[in-house]
Amino acid sequence: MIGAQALIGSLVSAGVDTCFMNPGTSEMHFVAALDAVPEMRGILALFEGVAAGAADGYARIAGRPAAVLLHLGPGLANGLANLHNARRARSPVVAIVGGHATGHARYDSPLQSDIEALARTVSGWVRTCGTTRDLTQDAMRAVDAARRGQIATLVLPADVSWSDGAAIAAPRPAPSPQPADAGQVKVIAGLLAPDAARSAGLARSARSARSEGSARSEGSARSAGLARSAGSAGSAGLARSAGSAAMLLLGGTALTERGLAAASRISAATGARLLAETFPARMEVGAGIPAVNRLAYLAERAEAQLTGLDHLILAGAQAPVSFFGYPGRPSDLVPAGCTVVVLAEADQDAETALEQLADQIAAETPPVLARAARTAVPPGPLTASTLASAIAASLPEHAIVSDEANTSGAALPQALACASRHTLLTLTGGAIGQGLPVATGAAVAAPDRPVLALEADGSALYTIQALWTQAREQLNVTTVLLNNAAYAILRMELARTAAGEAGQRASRMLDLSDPTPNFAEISNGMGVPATRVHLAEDLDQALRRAYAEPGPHLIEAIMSR
Ligand SMILES: Cc1ncc(C[n+]2csc(CCOP(=O)(O)OP(=O)(O)O)c2C)c(N)n1
Ligand SMILES: [Mg+2]
Repeated sequence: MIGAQALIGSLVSAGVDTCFMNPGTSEMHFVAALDAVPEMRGILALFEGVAAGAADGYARIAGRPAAVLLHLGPGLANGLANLHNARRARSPVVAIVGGHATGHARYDSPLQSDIEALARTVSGWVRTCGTTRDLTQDAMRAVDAARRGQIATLVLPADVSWSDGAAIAAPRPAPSPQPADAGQVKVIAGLLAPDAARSAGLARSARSARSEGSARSEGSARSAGLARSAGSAGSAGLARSAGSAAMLLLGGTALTERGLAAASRISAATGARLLAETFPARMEVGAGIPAVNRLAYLAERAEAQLTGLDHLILAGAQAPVSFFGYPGRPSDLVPAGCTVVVLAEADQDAETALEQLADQIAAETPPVLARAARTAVPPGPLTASTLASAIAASLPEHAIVSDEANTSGAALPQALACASRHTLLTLTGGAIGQGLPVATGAAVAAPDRPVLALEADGSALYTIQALWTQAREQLNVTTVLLNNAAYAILRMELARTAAGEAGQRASRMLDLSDPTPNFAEISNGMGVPATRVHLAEDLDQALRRAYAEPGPHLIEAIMSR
């Protein structure tokens, strides 16, 4: 069998049966083999950033990797920003990058470049396949690496792809989630509720549990090392004194329904505050789920959320840092004197660790679930507030929401907390142009769920070609395109960075008018039927119509200025 055909067959047998792609000459045998292995669904994207972001969205919803097929170094480079976001989301992605035939590379023809160097900027695993015989084993290693929550890049020289001598490889078992350190669960039980922990037969000092744990494994040594104190309290300060304030910062798998329910029980039983990371890869939200605020994007607001804390407990989240450095402002947002303790690292099973903790210290306490609030849509021009009401009021059950609404979305978190239950996907790595591709991939992974993309105008224009793929594949995506004719957030950042007043020339760099893009026309031109609305009540009606009809739709929401 030729390499390309065995590769695709092996990927399918390992459960990787969707490939978002933008191919070129070096990938022609891969493309041709799609007819020999019809179990692989090939999905064409018209820009590599769309393919990469779609693979990310697919992985966040399916919980398993898709493949992306990219054309040499330049194709990979076009996909890097969304691969960066995927890396930050810890999404499993198998990136296959075609390369020149091995004998051709030394002639330095125009598309020759250092593919591995580019790949390493985002990938946890990189390999250039040397021979057709090894190709499918290398592919299984790539799938294995991706399933650990990273991007695995396999560079595939054209001759390895076209030569004979490959065989379908047997799939490997999927790795189980990495457990958190049981010693840390006990430490934190003792910290949050010393009495409950003791009566549960855990009468061991926090300190000895911790040092035992750290002797056991590399993972626990790592977490023990992360118990740090900004003051001088040190590890001896881990027993929580009466009246001290503790918070659980939730990220990664802590943001599932189970994780959030366990966190809510812990909070209700101990008074510990709850907060979620600023940009979760995936978070369950809405009626029936505990409502948990997210750490603010703006550092000064985040500082206010964290103020007065004595203990910060990380469950699948990183310690809070400012998104950017600002003149005279701190980067580390942990309040002075606050101890940071790790319940579960970002790559560990935070969901189970929270349940174990809840069972130890909140056995009798139920979670506090958000109750559905039927919101009326206040009629009138579209502001952040009326927009949020219209989105929340019309949201169908079990929707997937891809949120790249940026400044127009300021009022969404509050409105959506009591809306129909949904899965929220956010801009994990700050590289804009993610929302439409992620929505596209999510809709491929869950064809039976409505997908809503809330997309700011400036961000949309990085990867607007995603609309064409949605039309081609007839995906159930409704996009609300938020047209404020500006890079509005950068106007605010100009002031916050103390860069000075925007003069006329600077203002032009942050302004999207003159001409203002017409997104309804762009969308219709890409094959996605579009309407334009100026009023909240019209948005509400347009959304309900779009959800009721299969296939993609776009609603251009002209924001009031
Ligand atoms: C790949 C990438 N390029 C540039 C930026 C810098 N950037 C951050 S926000 C922004 C403008 C966002 O404008 P828009 O999406 O319209 O949202 P608004 O601020 O208007 O709500 C830009 C250019 C970025 N974050 N990522
Ligand atoms: Mg804008």
